[in-house]
Amino acid sequence: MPSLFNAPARIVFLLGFALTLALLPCAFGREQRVSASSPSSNILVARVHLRDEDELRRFVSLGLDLLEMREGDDLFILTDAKQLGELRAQGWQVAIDQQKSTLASEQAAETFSNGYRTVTEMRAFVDDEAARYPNLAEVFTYGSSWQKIHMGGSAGSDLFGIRLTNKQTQGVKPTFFLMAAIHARELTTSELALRFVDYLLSNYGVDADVTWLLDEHQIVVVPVVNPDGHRIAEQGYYQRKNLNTTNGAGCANPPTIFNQSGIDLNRNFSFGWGTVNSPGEPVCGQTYPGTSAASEPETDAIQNLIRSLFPDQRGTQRTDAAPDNATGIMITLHSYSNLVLWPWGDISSPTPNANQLQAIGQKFASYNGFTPEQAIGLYPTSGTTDDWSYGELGIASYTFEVGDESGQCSGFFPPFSCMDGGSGGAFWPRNLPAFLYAARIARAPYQLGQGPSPESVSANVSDHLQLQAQFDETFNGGQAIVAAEYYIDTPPWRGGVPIAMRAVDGSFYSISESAVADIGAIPGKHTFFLRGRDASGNWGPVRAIFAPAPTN
Ligand code: 0X9
Ligand code: ZN
Repeated sequence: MPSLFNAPARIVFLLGFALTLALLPCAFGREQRVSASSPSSNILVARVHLRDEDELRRFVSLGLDLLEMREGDDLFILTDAKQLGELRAQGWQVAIDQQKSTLASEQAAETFSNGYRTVTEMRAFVDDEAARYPNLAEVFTYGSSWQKIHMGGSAGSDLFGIRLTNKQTQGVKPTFFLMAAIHARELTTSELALRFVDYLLSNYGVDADVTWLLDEHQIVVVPVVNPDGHRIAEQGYYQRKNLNTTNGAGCANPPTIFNQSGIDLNRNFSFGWGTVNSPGEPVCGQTYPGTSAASEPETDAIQNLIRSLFPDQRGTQRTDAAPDNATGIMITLHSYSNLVLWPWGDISSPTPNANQLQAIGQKFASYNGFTPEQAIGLYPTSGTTDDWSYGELGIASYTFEVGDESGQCSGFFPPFSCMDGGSGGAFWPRNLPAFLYAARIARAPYQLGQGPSPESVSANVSDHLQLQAQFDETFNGGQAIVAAEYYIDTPPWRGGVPIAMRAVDGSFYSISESAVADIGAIPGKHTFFLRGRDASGNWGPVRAIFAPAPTN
């Protein structure tokens, strides 16, 4: 059997896709437009039982529409009755999940927008923000989409992002890079990225943490990595890949959930490319990785952008660790299934920075409530963004899969209200603390992620000023917190002078500690930076607060 699955053309034939996908795709490709007028009631969610690693790999390489869910040895796919029959005929153990199918159909019947921004609106939004905050924000372009390069006229888009930092403060600035919608249909991800931009800009000078983050770090956000695909998703189609039609000219048009032209950009990156997801996969499938590594302009351009943001800090061997003081962190936002993932995604051995990556991943998960795990724990993938950014450059790299596996706020096109609330929703308030944590540890994530994190800071002013902070190390190595200190106006990395804080309960000994400092009269308004240290000597990230002078 394995040899049959290794022959790409035969996969298509064996699965019975020959007619619908390879020969007459346009004629037979069902229009799966997701709009109120054309409910996709034929969408099914099926559970596939995979008996061993070999079956798992073969199944993953079929290029089907895998959902981000795994229950034991079962994976789930978005499919339809015809494909289901074909899979069964080939001996796969596939069962319809009725509840998930009903939900998927109901959701597909909703309209696209109600708040999700189009590519044009996203560009207008970042341009507006940069115009409003010229000292803090700058829009940049870093390449052209496939359509812009190959189709001419008004087709396609510039690839764009926004760089946030106080332009008046100098020095090499640690970077947090946030990217979204490399998979076009994952609509909530762009909205999260754009809200983070707005949160940072509108809180500069208001919130002390945001202020120091923009003074001392740079945060670079690309809200839509795959704009061509997104324009298709805007019309209500489940487009995942880019719009390169070179090889997939015969794929369904308009695209369906499992038959679409394009390259899966999250299989096209240069690290480990083509190993799990090979170019032998069906070209119209969901995970077709292209004909060569970084063949796509969107991939090539974002690799170049990321290279320009971070130094190369890792050797070329799989076993080469990035140094403890490596700088830089990135998150690529996907949907859905409430996961925080880190490399490797293509092999099951842990990375040489596994403990450090895991600590940060677990910390993220403590904020957003997702499940943290090494990416391959879900299913194997190759040529992904985070395997490349960690593998190539050594930066701490994460994938978030935003959104519930089932329920009102699951799926690719959840109601826009799920951004702020709803059962399983509240994507924005749940993820903001994780983004801020990433921004705080960007200077040296592997080190800072091993130290205690200041979870809340307060300043009480009465006859004197008192600072109080709650530190936690539960997810950061789990050692006891043994010290805390604060700095007035000048943070540690700029040569500030530390002043010790004392434990509220008398002594520092536990993984969760409250620290306090009584401060004498200092005229004027100041920024206080606070941080804690654990028993192994690891300092955690700082958190800041503005505090006025005492009133008398
Ligand atoms: O398959 C993918 O590309 C991601 N899931 S999605 O449903 N958003 O398409 C998961 C990628 C997991 N692997 C790595 N992050 N390396
Ligand atoms: Zn995705």
